[in-house]
Amino acid sequence: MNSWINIKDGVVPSVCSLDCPDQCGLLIHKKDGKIVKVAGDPNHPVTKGSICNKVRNMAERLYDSNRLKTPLKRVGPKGAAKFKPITWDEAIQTIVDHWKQLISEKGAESILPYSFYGNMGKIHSEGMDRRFFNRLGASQLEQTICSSAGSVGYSYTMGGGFGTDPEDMPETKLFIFWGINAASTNMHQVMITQKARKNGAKLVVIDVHKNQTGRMADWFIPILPGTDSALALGIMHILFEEKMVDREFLKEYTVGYEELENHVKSYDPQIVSEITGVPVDDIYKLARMYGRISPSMIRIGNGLQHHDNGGMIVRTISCLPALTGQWQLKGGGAIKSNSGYLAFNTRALQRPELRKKQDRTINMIQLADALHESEQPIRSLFVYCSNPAVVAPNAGKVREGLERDDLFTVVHDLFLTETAKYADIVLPATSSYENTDFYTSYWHQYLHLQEPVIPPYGESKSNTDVFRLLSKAMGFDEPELKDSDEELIEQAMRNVKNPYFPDINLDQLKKERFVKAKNTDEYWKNLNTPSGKIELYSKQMELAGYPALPTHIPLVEDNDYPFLFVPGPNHNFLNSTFSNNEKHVKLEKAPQLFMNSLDAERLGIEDGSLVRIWNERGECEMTVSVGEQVLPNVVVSQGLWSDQFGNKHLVNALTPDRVADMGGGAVFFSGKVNVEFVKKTSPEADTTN
Ligand SMILES: Nc1nc2c(c(=O)[nH]1)N[C@H]1C(S)=C(S)[C@@H](COP(=O)(O)OP(=O)(O)OC[C@H]3O[C@@H](n4cnc5c(=O)[nH]c(N)nc54)[C@H](O)[C@@H]3O)O[C@H]1N2
Ligand SMILES: Nc1nc2c(c(=O)[nH]1)N[C@H]1C(S)=C(S)[C@@H](COP(=O)(O)OP(=O)(O)OC[C@H]3O[C@@H](n4cnc5c(=O)[nH]c(N)nc54)[C@H](O)[C@@H]3O)O[C@H]1N2
Ligand code: SF4
Ligand SMILES: [Mo]
Repeated sequence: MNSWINIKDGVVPSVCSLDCPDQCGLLIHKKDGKIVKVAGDPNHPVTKGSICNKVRNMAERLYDSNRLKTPLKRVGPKGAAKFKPITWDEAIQTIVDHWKQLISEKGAESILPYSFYGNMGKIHSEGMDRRFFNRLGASQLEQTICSSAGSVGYSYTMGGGFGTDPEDMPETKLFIFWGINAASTNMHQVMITQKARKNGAKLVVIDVHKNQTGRMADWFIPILPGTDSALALGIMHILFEEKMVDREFLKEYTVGYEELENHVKSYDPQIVSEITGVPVDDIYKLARMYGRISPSMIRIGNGLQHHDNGGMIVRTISCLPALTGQWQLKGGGAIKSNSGYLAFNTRALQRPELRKKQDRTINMIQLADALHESEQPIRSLFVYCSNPAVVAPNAGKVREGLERDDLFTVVHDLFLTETAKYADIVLPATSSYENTDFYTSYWHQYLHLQEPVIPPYGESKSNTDVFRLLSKAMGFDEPELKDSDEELIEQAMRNVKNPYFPDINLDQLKKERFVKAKNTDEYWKNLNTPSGKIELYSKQMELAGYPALPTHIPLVEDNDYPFLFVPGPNHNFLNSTFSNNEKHVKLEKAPQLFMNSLDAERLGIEDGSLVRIWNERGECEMTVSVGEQVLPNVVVSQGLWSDQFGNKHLVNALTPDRVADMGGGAVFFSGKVNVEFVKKTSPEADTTN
């Protein structure tokens, strides 16, 4: 490997490891062997040297005095955050002793790994860990919390994570940001769009919240949560009715357009307006814009699909570009995720064959239930790259589960997260800047290599090192559990059965640092759907018990409370990451609840006052921001706040842990709540955003 670690002063290349579509190329400035500045790499073809504020402050996070330096052992009650430092030997031995006993008494399925993408590096987030837990025979985690409903929905239409190349988007003339807060969550999408707007392109934003993204649009369309499929079907209705469809494209490259044409007759704009809250005239205006402006590109966000009907919503919207033949045009089409182009050899990386039998699977969004399950209880939880006490739905119940005395919890993280506070053993993790790994973006089409820039902080260890240590201590002898980081990367990039995966080996990647997927221009002519075409009518869906044609399905009735509650992420945190960093918290000021003025007036709630938000699952407190940023009967918050103000800001105490229509996905935004006035807050409480 290149020895950036040994460079004391200078600038070395890197890549952002956070769960963010942009996956920026970085340049790390070092002084006296330490990182003093994190900047964008101007040579990166997509991110071009600009990065977000979060990562510009990364050096502070890396050297934060609260970073974990040694393993810890709990010495107080669970949740009280009382620990004492121990050695790695003691930590590993304690874990292994516990697990050996559990395996002999209860079976390995009593152990549950819980992880997500706190680090997007492949070998650390889904490499050696998978090998280890496969060999152990632990319960398997279905990783559904982020985008699985939408991904499945999109795949029914398009056969996988294949969409428009951001590098073609300078050609785009109409951008529709649909359920994405791109100004915060995909900043380079915004930069590309702003540049195209200088050449006359238009930006339409469809969202339930007029946030920073909506405010920059040429046209903001407010919509009621969970109704977007109806709007898309209304647009289709008008496109067919007013002959704005590309019949030649439909005939050649899609399945079922005649059935679709017939089907969307029932989505009369009047009916659609009643469902969505979008005025009839606006539905016509939008459909005509979409029918007449080319190339057009729909950026399908994640917000849309955190609903009971989220899979179907994305499935439906993803049919739109085919109607006007957008896929043929450079800069036309849609993108939900582009991860399909860089799909690598996961089998070689994860070694599913190390698992002797099909062990039970647990959906990660149902952790609350899983921790309360009595028939075959989970007796040990190993958490890494995730902070479920804050990010999981029904988080109050998750925390109750974490308090169980008979649950042995290990948390591997860089910080003492809210989840770690409940752990029996805490292990200090290296940051990605201390690791070797490869990264594949799910928005642009580049694969990146990360090589260590600085040595491990304190006694911290990387995920791969921890799982190698655990394997050894368990007495597992398989050579796969001893492979080095470089070997893991090489195996993942070899024998890849994906025509778009770049022809590259590790040595070349070390020189080039990033490389693009290949020949992706005409992917839409040969899709991974059963027909190979764009499936407007999907037999596959019919067999799986869904309507074969895109359909509006209303949200599940959550409870009798009056407000739909949409608690999204915010600008200065990344999920719960950075919520423990003073600078980022200051930038966000305080958690706010956006409420329509009609609702506020009715309830006698003044702008800026403190409100209580509650339902049968839990409660929360926030400062209210009254205005027209949300429609009546909808309330929105931003940010997954840490417990530093007590746990009164735990939005996930309120969110449902039902499973979405597809992919076992999360329905964070389909919960209902009530809101009441608590007290007036001091005048300095700032509620602007
Ligand atoms: N700064 C920052 N960047 C991030 C993250 C972060 O926490 N902070 N998180 C990262 C991760 S893991 C992800 S998955 C992405 C998520 O980023 P996005 O894809 O932007 O998803 P969200 O922010 O969850 O929601 C996007 C928008 O959907 C809206 N929305 C909610 N329900 C509906 C609906 O029914 N219809 C419509 N039309 N809109 C709706 C919300 O108001 C919100 O503005 O961002 C990544 N990037
Ligand atoms: N209410 C509500 N809840 C949500 C969402 C929402 O929009 N609203 N969004 C959901 C979505 S889309 C997502 S993706 C999830 C995200 O939820 P999580 O995946 O839990 O994301 P983070 O909160 O960022 O926590 C990641 C943790 O990983 C740690 N970490 C980073 N790198 C490493 C490493 O190399 N090794 C180890 N061991 N640890 C590391 C970080 O320090 C951090 O504590 O949250 C979901 N929860
Ligand atoms: S969080 Fe996203 S925008 Fe910020 S540096 Fe990382 S990849 Fe780039
Ligand atoms: Mo996510």
